[in-house]
Amino acid sequence: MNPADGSVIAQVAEADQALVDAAVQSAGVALCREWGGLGTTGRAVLLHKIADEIERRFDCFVAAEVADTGKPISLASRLDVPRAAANFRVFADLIKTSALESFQTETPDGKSALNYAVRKPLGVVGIITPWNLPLLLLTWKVAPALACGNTVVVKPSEETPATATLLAEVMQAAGIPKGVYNVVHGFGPNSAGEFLTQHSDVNAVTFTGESQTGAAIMRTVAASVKPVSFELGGKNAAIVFADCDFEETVNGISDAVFLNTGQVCLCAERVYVERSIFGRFVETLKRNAEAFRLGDPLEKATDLGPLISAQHRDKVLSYFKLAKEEGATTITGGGMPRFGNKLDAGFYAQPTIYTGLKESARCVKEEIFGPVCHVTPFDSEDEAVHMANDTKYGLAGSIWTTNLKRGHRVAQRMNVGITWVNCWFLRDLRTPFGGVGLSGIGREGGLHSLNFYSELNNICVRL
Ligand code: NAD
Ligand code: 6OD
Repeated sequence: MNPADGSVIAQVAEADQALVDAAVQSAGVALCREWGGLGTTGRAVLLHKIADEIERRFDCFVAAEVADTGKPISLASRLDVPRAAANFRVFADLIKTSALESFQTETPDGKSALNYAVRKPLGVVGIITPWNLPLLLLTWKVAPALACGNTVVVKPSEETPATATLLAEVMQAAGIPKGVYNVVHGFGPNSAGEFLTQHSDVNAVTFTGESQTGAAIMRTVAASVKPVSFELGGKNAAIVFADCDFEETVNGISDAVFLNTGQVCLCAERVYVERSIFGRFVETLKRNAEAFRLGDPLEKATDLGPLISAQHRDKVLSYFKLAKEEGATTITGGGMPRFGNKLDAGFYAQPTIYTGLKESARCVKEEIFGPVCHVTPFDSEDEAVHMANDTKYGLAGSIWTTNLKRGHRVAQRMNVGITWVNCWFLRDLRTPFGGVGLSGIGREGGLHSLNFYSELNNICVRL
């Protein structure tokens, strides 16, 4: 469905067990054919061709992503589709240039041995992805998996099937051998997702999505002890000190809270602001939130689109209701916008800011994944760090200050996988990406991805 107006865009075939079996078998066979014989240079050349083909179909990918997700065309054009191409280019270059460790080892008889490691593919990798950044997150996993010589079976979210399918056309056009990239569509439990994760011929599973789903997949793969990489949910904090660059910070936090209608795992849903600037900060954040243009995702001027589905909109609205029951003060928003046209059938929610909740409130503890934040004042650095870290999640955080020492110091105390200082979602794809606690297992990005998507075989040669 198109989340902007609730219309049906396309029918998608749900894969049954037999189709998933066929996809996994095709991926297994491809490992032993031409693909398996390619070296890193050959694979890197093909990965660059994939990026070329994505760029050639830029408008087509943007249109598909906008129709599937309802995200503004400006966002899909500047973030999702360019990042898809970049994912392939970065891992193409990295696989060619990355070195592996070697050791000259002294032996007890006064001679020596040489230890060195070689990379081997894991085999068939099952890739399961969510709906919020469908192409970006899919290619974030497909690119390093292919760079390492694996074959893949991908299961995109049932909400956003289009770009994974278009990527299959790209693979063909780029000359990727048959069976290397396979797509199955469907749901999670008792459907394509579960059939894939429990398949005995799938050698590893990489997953991005909700923490609860990660737990379910972990139970499924436990029986066959498959390696897993999990990028899960978050309840991210931003800490704003009184000495921050005020305008830059409010604008940065506005992005961190509301980008993609708050549907980015890295979004800040908890904002902690030093008491001396609290009132002014909340007032200016409100001004920004109210200035966002909600509307038709195809309009270039639109800043925020709808939520992904009626079900997700209802979940977000249920948290708006809960916030009031828990005693929140509504600074702005808290409901659904009205357009007076076909967008009223879409799944929109207003940009919303709350204050006044206790830190123990469910709205401060649970991931909402919508255009909403709660702002809390603090009086000391220790208090801010304590509140920011008081969560079972631990994906990302951001610190806003012009005091460089404090920026480093507080960043290093954050119990998360990624901390930004005076910025947010600024990505270098070579850096480690992942979370602690309920936010995930393992790290991807750069060499961390190469290490997950390959097995190292250490060879010890007596000299
Ligand atoms: P989700 O967990 O509901 O679904 C993700 C994928 O898992 C979908 O393809 C779904 O069909 C599949 N799935 C569901 N149950 C399954 C099962 N039992 N077995 C196999 N597959 C199953 O997540 P979502 O609602 O699509 O995405 C939003 C969530 O993703 C949020 O919690 C967000 O924080 C998280 N997220 C995390 C990151 C990150 O990098 N840490 C990135 C994006 C999104
Ligand atoms: O930028 C990335 O590599 C990445 N994995 C982003 C995840 C965003 C979550 O919604």
